[in-house]
Amino acid sequence: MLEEIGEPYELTVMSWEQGSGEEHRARHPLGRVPVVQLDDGYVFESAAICLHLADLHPDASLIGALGTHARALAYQWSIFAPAELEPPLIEAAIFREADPERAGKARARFFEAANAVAQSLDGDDYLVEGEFGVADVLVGTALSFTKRAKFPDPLPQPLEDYLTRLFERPAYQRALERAAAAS
Ligand SMILES: N[C@@H](CCC(=O)N[C@@H](CS)C(=O)NCC(=O)O)C(=O)O
Repeated sequence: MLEEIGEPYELTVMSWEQGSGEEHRARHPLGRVPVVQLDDGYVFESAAICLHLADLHPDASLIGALGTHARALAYQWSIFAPAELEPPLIEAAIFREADPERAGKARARFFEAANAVAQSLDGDDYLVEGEFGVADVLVGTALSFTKRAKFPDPLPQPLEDYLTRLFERPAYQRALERAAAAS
């Protein structure tokens, strides 16, 4: 999101020990990442962070104007990612070996949600009015967990193409390089 915006930022990668330490608990009550530090304080939860960053940088055109349908769709998909895509994905990854039946049911729930994304794309490059925006950052990140978690089944082809499109974005490539350099 920050690379798409193009403003300078600092990236801090934390060890598990740092994440569970008192100092980080003051930033995030559960000791999780990401947390963003802004001039007026800290914000956590990926969707909240990304939506707020989109608001702070209107010139980047990553969210529709307040009160428009485009903005409602940005909220819809930005929240769909952590609410509907990520929970079954995480469940499927956690239970893959310990409880394959439970993992299989979770994968089925994930694919139902993923198919809703594919249907909504309906041949467009990106989710909201065909233009890249904050919703693509969040939905794309959730879908990309299937690759990291070595999901046994491929995504529907329109979503494989969508992910390729997102991975090829120069901002995404720069973000990967920044993350690798900071780790
Ligand atoms: N709903 C949160 C999830 C955050 C989350 O689970 N982060 C993981 C890393 S991806 C984490 O901090 N794990 C360390 C921990 O739970 O202690 C968000 O989207 O920001």
